Amino acid sequence: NAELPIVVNTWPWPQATDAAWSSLISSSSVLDAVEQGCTRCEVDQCDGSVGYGGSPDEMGETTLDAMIMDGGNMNVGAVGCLREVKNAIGVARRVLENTEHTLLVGQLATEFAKEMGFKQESLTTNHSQQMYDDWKAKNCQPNYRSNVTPDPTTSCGPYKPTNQLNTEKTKPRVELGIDQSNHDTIGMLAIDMNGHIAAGTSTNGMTHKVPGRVGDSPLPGSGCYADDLVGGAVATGDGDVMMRFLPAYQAVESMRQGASPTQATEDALNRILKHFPSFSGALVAVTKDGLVGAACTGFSSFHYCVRTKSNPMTSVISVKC
Ligand code: SD4
Repeated sequence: NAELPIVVNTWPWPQATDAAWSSLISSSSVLDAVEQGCTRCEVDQCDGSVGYGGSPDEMGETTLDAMIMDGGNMNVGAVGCLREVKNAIGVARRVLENTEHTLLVGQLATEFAKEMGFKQESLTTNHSQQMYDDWKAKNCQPNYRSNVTPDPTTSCGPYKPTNQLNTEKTKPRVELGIDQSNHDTIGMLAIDMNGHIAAGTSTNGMTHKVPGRVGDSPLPGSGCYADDLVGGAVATGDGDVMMRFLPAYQAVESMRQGASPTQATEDALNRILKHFPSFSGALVAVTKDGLVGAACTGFSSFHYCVRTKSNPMTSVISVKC
């Protein structure tokens, strides 16, 4: 049932939905709501896949991707591969508010964040260090370099990053361990009483990624998209594949043509599945009037959260994939 205002987010993280909802009700700013909601997950390290201390890369470092988009004026602020700053969505908001740019990356995004008053600190925790050490001890080969075939018969020596050329992409991506337990991005949509919409994402990306890797989450139209004239969409899943199809943009454009949110998200995933049948991902879309739909593939199920006035609590909706 369509209703405004509304807050929606990927995965069963009602604490993030509630943080966004309180902010929306008190400030009536959809950008504040999305920033507060995603920040809540960064602080809580939702499922270990948002915020600091998760998804260490091949060198053991956690880096963050985040984006925030204003569907009224189509302004976007984003950070990719952000190092040593915990509040990635906060930095993305500053990119939106304080620059003419859209996306800042890596160490230089950290320098910008420091100028904006954010603290520089390590994103490594005992947990992420342990993940990295366990992986190094068990794996002879890096995960995301596709011409490297792990040899299960050899004992793993000290880990060394490879500089071999990446000439083919043959490994089924599902073998890379992308599943709902270890790769969850928060994607959030907030719409106020007047139909003004904002979208945002925050994630620490893929575990054991090649250092420097940026996923779909900070890319407009890929991780999320919002347009007050239509609605918005957010994505989670295998970002290296998803970013090639701009699925959030695709879903919004299908809704512009009259598709329901459910049809629009299914269609956007089907376009990817044609090329990558074992791909894992999910999309949630909302029309400007507050009608919600979702689709998923590759996970056994997918959950998302919805908060409106008619429900005293955030609802967690389950979708079978
Ligand atoms: C990424 N899309 O960096 C993110 C990861 C994710 O559910 O969403 N997992 O590729």
